[in-house]
Amino acid sequence: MSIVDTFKSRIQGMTSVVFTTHVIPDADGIGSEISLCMALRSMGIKAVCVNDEPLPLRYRYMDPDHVVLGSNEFEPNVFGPVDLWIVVDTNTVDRVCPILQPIIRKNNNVLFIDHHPAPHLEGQAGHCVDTTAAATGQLVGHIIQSLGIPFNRKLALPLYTAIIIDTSSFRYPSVSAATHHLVGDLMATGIAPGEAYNGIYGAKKIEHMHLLGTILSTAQATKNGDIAWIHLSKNLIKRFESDVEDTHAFINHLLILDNIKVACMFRDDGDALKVSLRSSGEWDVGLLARHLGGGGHSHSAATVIMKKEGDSVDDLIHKTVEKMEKILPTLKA
Ligand SMILES: [Mn+2]
Repeated sequence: MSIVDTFKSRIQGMTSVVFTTHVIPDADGIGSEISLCMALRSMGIKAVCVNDEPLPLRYRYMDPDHVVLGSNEFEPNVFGPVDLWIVVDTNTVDRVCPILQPIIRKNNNVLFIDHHPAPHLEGQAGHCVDTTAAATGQLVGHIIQSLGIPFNRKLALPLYTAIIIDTSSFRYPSVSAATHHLVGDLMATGIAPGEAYNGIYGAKKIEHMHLLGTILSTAQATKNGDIAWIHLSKNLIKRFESDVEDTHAFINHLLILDNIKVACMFRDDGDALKVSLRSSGEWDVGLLARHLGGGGHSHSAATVIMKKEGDSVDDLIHKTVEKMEKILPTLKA
């Protein structure tokens, strides 16, 4: 069954729906839940989005109707029975807000809409997972169209934002003709690229520039330039009063290096070292991430390395890059 047919059959007869996305949500998860929530409301379905935290300030332009609540603002008893939970941009309940996890598991009626690999859902029908989609926002856009709901500016801007962020402004091989056709339909509502671009990439504070400058000035690369990396320490984030979520795009600066195959960003989270991986698509960083215990797309992936007592971050980074150099020849997509 196609994604849109699956969605239509799952939504049949549902009168109340709650959306959520993964913790530390990105603009794809947020834009997707907002747009589909508003679309279902326009069909007369009671719908709301509940995230771990209230919407960060910089994303509020996508939510003029305030359909997103933080988990501390959601009152299940007031909302009443939930017919269906829709989880977007991830495909496991383990990745959503810890307060919601037991509620969703108890409810037992959950629909995932996602574009990440979902090995544990294999063989399970009834979910909207398509790993070829450039963004969850692309799947949601096609679902809304198939429901016969015309796009308006409010529905279009969050989806346009979702697609911009997940394709890093249309640079990844996941971008297809279908992506651009959908974007054309979204833009026909009158939204302008700058509304989304400036919303997510603009409105930075001067400290953000200083942090970016400091990070980039310490970028390193292997001798042949195959792998380049930056390291975001806890101290730096604190020193420049920055928000961790706002540093996601730093890694993209490495992708313009000559001969770059894999870009990495190491972020020290205290107990663990978070490793973000990007490539222009020719070298499969999803596979690289799986080698290192993580996962993701061929162009964008991540893993987490748990620190042991006495581990120095510099040593861990060094060892990880060495491992990557060994695996690299097997990653040609
Ligand atoms: Mn996504």
